[in-house]
Amino acid sequence: MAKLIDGTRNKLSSRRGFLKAGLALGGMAATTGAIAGEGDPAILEKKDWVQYTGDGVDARPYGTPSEFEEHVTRKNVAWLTADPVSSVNFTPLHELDGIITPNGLCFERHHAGIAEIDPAEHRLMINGLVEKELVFTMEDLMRFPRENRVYFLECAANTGMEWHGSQLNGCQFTHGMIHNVMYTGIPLKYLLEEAGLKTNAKWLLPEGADASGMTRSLPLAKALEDCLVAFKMNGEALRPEQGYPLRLVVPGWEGNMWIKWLRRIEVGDQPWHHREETAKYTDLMENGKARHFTWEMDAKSVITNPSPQAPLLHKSGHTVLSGIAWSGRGKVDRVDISLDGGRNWRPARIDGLSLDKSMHRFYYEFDWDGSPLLLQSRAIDSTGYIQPTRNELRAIRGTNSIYHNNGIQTWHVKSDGEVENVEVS
Ligand SMILES: Nc1nc2c(c(=O)[nH]1)N[C@H]1C(S)=C(S)[C@@H](COP(=O)(O)O)O[C@H]1N2
Ligand SMILES: [Mo]
Repeated sequence: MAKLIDGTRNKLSSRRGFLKAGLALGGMAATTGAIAGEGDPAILEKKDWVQYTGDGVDARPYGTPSEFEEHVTRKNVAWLTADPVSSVNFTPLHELDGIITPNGLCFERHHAGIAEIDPAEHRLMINGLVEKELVFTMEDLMRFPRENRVYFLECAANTGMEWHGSQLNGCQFTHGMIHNVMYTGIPLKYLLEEAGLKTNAKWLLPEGADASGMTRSLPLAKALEDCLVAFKMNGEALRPEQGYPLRLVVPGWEGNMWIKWLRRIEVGDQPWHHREETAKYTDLMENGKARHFTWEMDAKSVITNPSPQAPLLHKSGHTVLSGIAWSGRGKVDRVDISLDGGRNWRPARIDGLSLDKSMHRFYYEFDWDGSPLLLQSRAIDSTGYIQPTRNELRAIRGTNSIYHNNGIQTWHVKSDGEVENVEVS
């Protein structure tokens, strides 16, 4: 917390007014920060950084975070990672703010490790039900018009370990199979137009160049609507982990369809029913039947701070609660917060960009009285859909599921500020 010195009193009192205007829960607690003149060595001692010059402009040709941020990394879960080439790691959501995921922190999900591809040798082929079967080099692709769009990518298995009850201690692990970046890419429809679709073309089969040769059936209508063949993320080339030099972007739909290291798109008249859309990424219902394709990601949210990896160190008083919300069907219109396990709800403040099929950032500022809390957030998207509770989901889906768990998450804040993953009935 910033220390309070006399000059900032005005700022604090206006913040006080703002909190009173609707966000504060109870009466205001004591001043946030120490009164100047109490002898804090952090401002009295002469530090190295004021006495000596630092690194010059030649020291860091590609910048990396401060050494004090070394703990901010993707992490995996040992028991989920029998073999790292076919596993997942998780975005450290509790360390991030705003809506953009930094490239080096985007979670990774590989079925056969990271393909390291020389772009000069990479090709994208379009074949099947087209007038001309085409092969593009990366240079060819750079001559098509491109667009910049911010989208979330969520693995359908995100939160999948929580179907049977609370399990993983941290939003990084329960909700970290998501990232949100700005893609630069070519609308897929331009490439399909170039090849010329035959009248019976209805489905696409994008294929990856990695050793898993990942394929998924994609309805043509979605491809023509908003899919991108992306080559940049957050302004720079895709990272190898994210599919360098080309990946498919399928806005709002499950991450598995976003084929990385994209090398071929076959055009057909019906879905292929390959492994990744039958044995995997399929929702098995209670009666033993499975859903036939679940593409769209339903509205979901999670409180990232506080959370098990980010306890409340200040014990009471001014508290900033924050989190993220998203919907595969549009924007997030509202996020509600409960401090008492879903009995009472109050609207959070969505801040920053509200974009279609993109992450939204919300805040809820309140005065914590130090008593235990059961924190929940629920997202309401632009279609009016309300994020369900876990038990509402189980009532419809049963308990055979792994994928598409968008149920409301509960964090139990104890009076010492520690936070644990719990469920309320
Ligand atoms: N070629 C290829 N594409 C792939 C995968 C893969 O293993 N190979 N994994 C898929 C899965 S299951 C997900 S959730 C996303 C993960 O994207 P990310 O690694 O950028 O987070 O990529 C998808 N695309
Ligand atoms: Mo996935």
